[in-house]
Amino acid sequence: MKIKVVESVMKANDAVAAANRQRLEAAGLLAVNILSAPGSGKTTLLEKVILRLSPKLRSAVLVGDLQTTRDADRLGHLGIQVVQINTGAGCHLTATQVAQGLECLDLAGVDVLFIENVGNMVCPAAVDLGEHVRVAMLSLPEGDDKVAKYPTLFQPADIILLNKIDLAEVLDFDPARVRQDLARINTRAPLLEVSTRTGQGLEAFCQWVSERRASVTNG
Ligand SMILES: Nc1nc2c(ncn2[C@@H]2O[C@H](COP(=O)(O)OP(=O)(O)OP(=O)(O)O)[C@@H](O)[C@H]2O)c(=O)[nH]1
Ligand SMILES: [Mg+2]
Repeated sequence: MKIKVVESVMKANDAVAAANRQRLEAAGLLAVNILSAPGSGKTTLLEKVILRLSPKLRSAVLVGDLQTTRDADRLGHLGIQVVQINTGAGCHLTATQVAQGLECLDLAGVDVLFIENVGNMVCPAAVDLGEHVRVAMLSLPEGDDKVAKYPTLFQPADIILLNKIDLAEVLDFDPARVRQDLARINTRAPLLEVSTRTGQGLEAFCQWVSERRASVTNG
């Protein structure tokens, strides 16, 4: 009997990711994978952006955390479908976990699927979930050296959000340094200065999401 060998864990993940992408496209959805360090503002961004996108674009969320349903509880108040995926000790979501999450969602009537990845600047970047676009977020308290130190997070991003820009006056953070570092690794992705607290930049981000969703449905 011929023994079948899965060549690598990543190859297996990529096959599931491709199936996820196909399934989402067939349902007319844009899938947005959001990656950043813990606490940089992913859930708060979703709380604000999903309301702004509604009712024109209807959202659902898959949210990854090691433990608890705290983020799903916050997002559930928006009256949308939310699935919390607990990874246990896992530092990132996998395509299989996303496939399982999709089983729990009614995709009819959903235009945008946001995937909030586990807060981590390294591991999630290496794993395709079947998303169409990637959002990399950096918040000011993390420091203006992080693009250079964690390039794998920012290099494949389709848009980069510089969050908590409302704290610029109290933090010694130089946005020009971030732009210089990005110019070396990713000139394709726009950089948006945002604040989920004041609302700065959120309209521009919503516009970007709307345009990307239109490009998926228009082929
Ligand atoms: N000042 C300020 N605080 C913010 C902003 N966005 C988020 N926060 C705060 O940052 C903290 C963390 O926000 P979350 O949205 O929970 O962060 P997260 O990235 O989802 O965190 P994890 O899910 O644990 O990775 C909260 O206290 C937010 O109120 C912002 O634009 N400005
Ligand atoms: Mg969160």
